[in-house]
Amino acid sequence: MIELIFATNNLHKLEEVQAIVGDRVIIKSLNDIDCHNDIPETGKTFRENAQQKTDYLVNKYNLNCFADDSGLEIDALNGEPGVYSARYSGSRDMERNIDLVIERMMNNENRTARFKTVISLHIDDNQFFFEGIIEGTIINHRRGSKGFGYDPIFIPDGYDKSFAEMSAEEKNLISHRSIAVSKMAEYLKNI
Ligand code: ITT
Repeated sequence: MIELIFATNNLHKLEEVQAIVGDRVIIKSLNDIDCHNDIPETGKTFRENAQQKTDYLVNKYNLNCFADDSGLEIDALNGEPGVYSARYSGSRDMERNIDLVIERMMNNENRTARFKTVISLHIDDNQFFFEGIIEGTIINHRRGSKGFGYDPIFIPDGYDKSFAEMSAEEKNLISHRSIAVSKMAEYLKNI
């Protein structure tokens, strides 16, 4: 058995990850260790942010842990919203964030984009990173009502549905997060 703290209070994410890594890994949340602080995420890359979160937990609690950071990178917007995905419009209101993307993409023919996740894993004083990427295109109006975040305006390559038109199971089979988590699960299987 391996016990890992996941630097999130998002129980939905925790369940998603637990399902992928299986029973041999017990995942606990920040709540489980009574950590209620807002862990800083001030890095310029997903990797820096993910590591910042695990460094925080290692320094404060000295526990084996992992953290993820994700976002949407749009080529025509020079990689924006990127690490600012959660607050692109200056607020956490996803309606406003999506409106801003649609507005900035209005006259752009280049629609290519990707969702990216980087996981930082700190285990027994070793540091690892796992990355998951899914390529796709940005559409200029919302489609679908499932999922979260920028799902309604992202169509993964090879599909004609937006992420928000897919069931959770369908999205989780191909998503950036599940790719990164599966890589971490593969590593954990062998230790
Ligand atoms: P934490 O508390 O765990 O950090 P978060 O909401 O900041 O939660 P992420 O760092 O994973 O979550 O993602 C940052 C933003 O990127 C998120 O708020 C969404 O707007 C967007 N995003 C990430 N993954 C997404 C996905 O699968 N579908 C749509 N949008 C996503």
